[in-house]
Amino acid sequence: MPDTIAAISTAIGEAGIGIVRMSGKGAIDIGNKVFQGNKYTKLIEADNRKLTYGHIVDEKKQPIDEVLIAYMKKPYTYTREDMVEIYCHGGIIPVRKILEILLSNGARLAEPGEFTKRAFLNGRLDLSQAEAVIDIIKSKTEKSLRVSFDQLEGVLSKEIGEIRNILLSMIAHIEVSIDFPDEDIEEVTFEELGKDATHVIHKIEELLSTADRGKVLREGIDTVILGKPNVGKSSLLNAILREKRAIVTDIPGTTRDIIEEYVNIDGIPLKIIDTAGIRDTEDAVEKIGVDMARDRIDSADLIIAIFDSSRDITDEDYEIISMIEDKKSLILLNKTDLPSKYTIEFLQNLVGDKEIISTSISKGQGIGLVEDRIKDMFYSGKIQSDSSVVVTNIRHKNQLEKSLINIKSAMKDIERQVPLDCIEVDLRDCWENLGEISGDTVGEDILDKIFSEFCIGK
Ligand SMILES: Nc1nc2c(ncn2[C@@H]2O[C@H](COP(=O)(O)OP(=O)(O)OP(=O)(O)O)[C@@H](O)[C@H]2O)c(=O)[nH]1
Ligand SMILES: [Mg+2]
Repeated sequence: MPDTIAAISTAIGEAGIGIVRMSGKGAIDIGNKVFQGNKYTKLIEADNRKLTYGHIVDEKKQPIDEVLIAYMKKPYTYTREDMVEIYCHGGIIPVRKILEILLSNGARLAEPGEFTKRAFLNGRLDLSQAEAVIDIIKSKTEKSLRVSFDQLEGVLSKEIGEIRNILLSMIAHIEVSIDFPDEDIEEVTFEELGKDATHVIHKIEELLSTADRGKVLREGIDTVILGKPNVGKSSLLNAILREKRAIVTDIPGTTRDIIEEYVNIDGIPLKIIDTAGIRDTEDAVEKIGVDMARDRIDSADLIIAIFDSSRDITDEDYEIISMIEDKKSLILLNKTDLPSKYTIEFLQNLVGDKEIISTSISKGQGIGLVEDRIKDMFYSGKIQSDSSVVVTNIRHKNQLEKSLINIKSAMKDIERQVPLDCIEVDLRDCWENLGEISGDTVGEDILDKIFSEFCIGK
């Protein structure tokens, strides 16, 4: 990667400042060409890593914008390459124009995540730390920021490194025993191998036990509000968001589109989705909305199904009960302020052991309870604020699961006392699968996929 990359690193829009940055061999040369300072004519005359005042000029030496600029010489930079950062006015046009000038002077537009990819390839970060960078940028609550930051600081890398070291020492002992059987070296015993393998299994299982919690923190709980028309779905969305986000009327079929919002419930990000009321309808637009609601059920982590106690149970209600049969769900019996047509016990009989909460959403009753139950369902009340390792990334979880299979298979062979080289195969697989988390043993295709999820300029 000899070329010099450039990108706008701040969000596009109107703002006080915008940052354009470059990384690579030619970064400082290009900086020299486009910069015109009051004190220095060339960027390189200024001090390394210090901000310098001046202007970015075009090919006719016409000033484009007033800027502060800094160059940073490798290796003490984010990418471990020479870097230049330009702080200009944060409007759409100034940042674009400056980027354009950098490109016309020989830089290439950076791909999404390419700065961080270079940081990884040049050994500044391991892969799990690089992934933490995007998680920090995308974090939705302070708690998710916390676990991502810990990951960037290397808590997961350290844990994975420790497990891989145990595996490596097991492999080394086996190799010595195989390669130098006649020499006076103490042979590895099955008992020792068994002890180490048990330790590895325990450590991997411990990491995996955090993965559900981690996924919730990273991605939020995908929650779909479901019910027939007019039961109070949009009212619930508004109540949880504490704002009038969705239209609420007494006309059945008010909501036709999918409405998605994020809300923070005590540090847990909840992605909450209001849907069109489920019913058979001739209205073409409403029909699309109803189909979209059905589609969301599969991918949801949680369904909040609402029933209206002031009206009789209908076929639509029965359909909803069958739709959520196998899903994690919370059931609300709403409008309990009105005279009821059926009891909570009647509904309980229909939904089996799913939990029902009585609510009167328009009167604000039961909302706190709903939020508490969601928290309990996904977090069992134990949110750690210390720096205990949490696996947040599905890729990491998959690798841990693969390595657990490897080490368990090795354990079986150790117990059966099979030849050492057979055991070694599984240990090596385990070591490599864990190595994909830190990026020690990872293919180009996986790297491309990971960094394509980044934003440009990071
Ligand atoms: N009495 C009473 N009315 C409620 C309650 N909750 C909601 N409503 C009313 O019920 C009507 C329908 O509420 P919405 O929130 O629009 O219902 P919805 O399920 O989103 O309806 P669609 O979008 O048509 O599917 C509105 O007039 C609300 O004010 C409640 O607990 N008690
Ligand atoms: Mg609605």
